[in-house]
Amino acid sequence: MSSTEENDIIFIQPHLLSDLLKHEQNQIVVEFWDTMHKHAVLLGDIPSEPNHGIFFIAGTLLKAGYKVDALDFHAYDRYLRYSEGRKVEYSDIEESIRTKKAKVFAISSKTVAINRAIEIGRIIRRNHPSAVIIFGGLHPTLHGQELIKENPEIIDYIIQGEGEEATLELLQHLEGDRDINEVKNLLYMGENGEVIINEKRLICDIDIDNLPYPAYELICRESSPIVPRILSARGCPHSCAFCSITYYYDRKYKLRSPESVVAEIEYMIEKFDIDFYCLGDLTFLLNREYTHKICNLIIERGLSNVKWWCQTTIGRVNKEDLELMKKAGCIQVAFGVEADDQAIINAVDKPYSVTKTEEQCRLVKEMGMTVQNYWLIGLGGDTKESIERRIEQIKYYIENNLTDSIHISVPVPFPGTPIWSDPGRFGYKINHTDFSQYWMNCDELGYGKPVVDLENLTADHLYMYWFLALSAATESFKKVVANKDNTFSHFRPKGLFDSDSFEEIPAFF
Ligand code: B12
Ligand code: SF4
Repeated sequence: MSSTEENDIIFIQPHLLSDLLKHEQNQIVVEFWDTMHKHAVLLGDIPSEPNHGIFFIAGTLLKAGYKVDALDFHAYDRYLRYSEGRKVEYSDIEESIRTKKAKVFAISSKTVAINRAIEIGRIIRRNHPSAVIIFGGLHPTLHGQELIKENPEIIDYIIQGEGEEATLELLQHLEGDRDINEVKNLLYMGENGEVIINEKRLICDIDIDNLPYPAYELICRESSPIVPRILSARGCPHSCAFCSITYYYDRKYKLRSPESVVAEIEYMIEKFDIDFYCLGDLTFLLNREYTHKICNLIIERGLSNVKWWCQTTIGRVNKEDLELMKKAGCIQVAFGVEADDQAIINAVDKPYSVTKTEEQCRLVKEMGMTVQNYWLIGLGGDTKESIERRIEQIKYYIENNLTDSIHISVPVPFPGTPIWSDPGRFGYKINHTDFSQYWMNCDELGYGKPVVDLENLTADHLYMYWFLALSAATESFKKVVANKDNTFSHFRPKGLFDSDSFEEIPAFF
């Protein structure tokens, strides 16, 4: 697209990486990731994932005939760090935005990136004073009223929750074709400074079988590597205390038809020549019969040579499921284990039995697939002793080949989570609301000191234990890396590019 051509809408992904360059980061953290990468290739929840939500909405708008573009400052930041050893600066972002023309600029943000999103909004306002600026995604959905009241000069509209149909309706409103009251999921300031919240569209009212496919071509162009997230469901029926999704989807859950899911997989394979995708549901395998239908359809349509990943909770898989999943191309199952202590798991309303954890991981490994585990340090009720036990358990899982890759997080009271609205009930005190410090510490994007104290442990203690857990896990990974028989054979999907393949990415701007 030439820079002078006007778009109807440009979606913007703020930069996500920590302010620290790799060599400035804590070496315990750097060594942990470097060592684990020698053992296993991370297949899901990886730093190179694009913001899928943007491409989902873009698919709907393109189908409706709008001119749409996307600017991914996270991808650009990663590129600059690898190619020039420097971070993206707001001056780079301004340079890019200055040359773009659009009626609407649409910024997506998670909680930890919200200050950057606001700063990018300020740049847009300065350079394109007459453009409409909308915000959407997790944080604007769950903290919308406060956000718009604090930034009325930057944000014109917030779209809360699912963005496909709501953004289309908003564009129609801006063209004079729809009354503002008919734009669902909309939040904006009225003439007297009051916050107006329109009717919400529930996921049960969305025809998720017939939504257009995500327009990944906008960022990846035809030949670039991509790892699509295929969603077979929206939402999650559970309400774990530390999870943003609980209120985001109003505890609702809706499945797509297996036929539409597999048609999308087929489309992605044909269009982008992928060799890997994520079945990106929050909790895949909630419905056994449904999972079997999807796997059987994948096999019937001859698509099982393309590999995939999924995540679920402990207790959801049995041998029969795993045999079928493997036949259909699954190569890794990720489990949200969180902790090994049933009382602690019960206290955060996570519905599973810890007695099953080892058996479930072992089963996946015995079937010839790999396991990814998510652990949490600092759940309500945690003590020094319980955390020290958990670190021993993490070591046990790595050294006994029960897990191939792990994420170790700290709980964060994101707006909208039960631990945000009622921290005392879960044993937390929230220390501050500087959202730029709200890191979960689970991936290579960034980390920071936890923002909560527990009854018996301060944020300093939790931070120290998090480092201790990483350090212990690093030593365990070193042991298994040294033992060649124990090392996972590296399947490296072509979409998971690293520094060596950055030249494959076309120009960002
Ligand atoms: C894939 C993923 C990632 C990827 C890709 C992220 C990216 N490039 O944006 C990676 C691995 C990089 C990642 C990183 C992080 N993630 Co993450 N991630 C997810 C995950 C599993 C799936 C997101 C997804 O693709 N959903 C499917 C799409 C279709 O839905 P969606 O993104 O919500 O988009 C829809 C709407 O929100 C809306 N929408 C979205 N954007 C916009 C923009 C506009 C303008 C409009 C109108 C609408 C709109 O419309 C979309 C279509 O309906 C979610 C869990 C979840 N299901 O949401 C966690 C999740 C989003 N991540 C989370 C977190 C905490 C993080 C990290 C902070 C972890 C960390 N390092 O500490 C980092 C973020 C770093 C940062 N600085 O911001 C939290 C967010 C909590 C919060 N309130 O912010 C979630 C909810 C998981 C959780 N633990 O609760 N993540
Ligand atoms: S942590 Fe997982 S199972 Fe729990 S509410 Fe969130 S998505 Fe659902």
